[in-house]
Amino acid sequence: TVDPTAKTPVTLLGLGAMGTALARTWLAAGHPVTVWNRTPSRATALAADGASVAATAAEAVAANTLVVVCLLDDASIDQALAGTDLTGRDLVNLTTSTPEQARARAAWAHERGARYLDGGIMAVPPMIGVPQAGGYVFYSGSRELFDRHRPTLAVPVDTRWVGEDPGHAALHDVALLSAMYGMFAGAAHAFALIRKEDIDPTALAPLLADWLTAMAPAVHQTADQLRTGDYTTNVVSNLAMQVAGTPTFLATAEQQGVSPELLTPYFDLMRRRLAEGNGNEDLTGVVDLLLR
Ligand code: FVH
Repeated sequence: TVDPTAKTPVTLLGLGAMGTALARTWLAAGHPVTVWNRTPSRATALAADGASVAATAAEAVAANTLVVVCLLDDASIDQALAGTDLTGRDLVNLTTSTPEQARARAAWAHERGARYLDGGIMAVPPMIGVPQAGGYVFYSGSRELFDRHRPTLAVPVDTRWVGEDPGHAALHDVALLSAMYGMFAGAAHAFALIRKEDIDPTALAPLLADWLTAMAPAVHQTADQLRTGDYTTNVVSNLAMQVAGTPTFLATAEQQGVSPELLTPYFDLMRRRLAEGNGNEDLTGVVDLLLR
């Protein structure tokens, strides 16, 4: 007889900061967990918490159908799983990858008789097992596999399905993180501007956070314009006005002794779009200029 309350056993390969956090939450929720790590000492604390520690990756893979991989990068998966029999396994890869790597990894897994799901983690280790922290994982690949394992995968952190293309979880992951780096770049420039003044950075920080939060919904308008193809602005901040303002930003940087190198690439694109006769648009046209 099958116990309907039994928790799905999980094999986890990789006990770095993220893998360890994942393992802890599955163990705490009552899932039997088998772990393997290249450096065995990283498994010691988890063994004390009830994890079974496999001596080899092959042994760990053989232990359970659901095999979650959370290693440093795509190359480490080849090194960890070389020669391992994956027949009949449900491989869930949470290692950060490019979309092409994820698609190749899906084909690689299928050739070895495994089902495949790719994941892009939108969380840092302290957010794992803390639902209110707002983290989640993008998943793409086999929908059937996602549905089957979703209750288990959702234990450490929420899940978001983004399609059958195994590359799309990685693509969403990298897209969001790229936008995050743009935000960090802007914040770095802002802090640099005040750095030599008698302004407390901790006083600027809440102002920055509020302003970035207020501006963030503009992405919905960008998306709507990309969908319709009509980039004409319906607000008062058209491209011509914004380009006219760029010398003020560059002069302020100069006066504050700050390199404009984080701003100028974006300003150059704005100017190019204006030079093409699009002064009545929002900033959406910059997206098209980026496409090679
Ligand atoms: N930590 C974070 O903030 C981010 C949040 C978003 C998602 N990333 C990605 O998660 C993957 C794992 O990240 P991590 O934080 O666990 O990384 P590390 O703590 O550096 O642990 C790396 C593990 O990978 C093992 N490893 C490295 N190379 C190999 C190899 N050639 N063969 C087998 N295993 C390998 C390493 O083993 P060891 O050094 O302990 O022996 C760790 O278990 C990653 O894709 C992030 O981008 C995390």
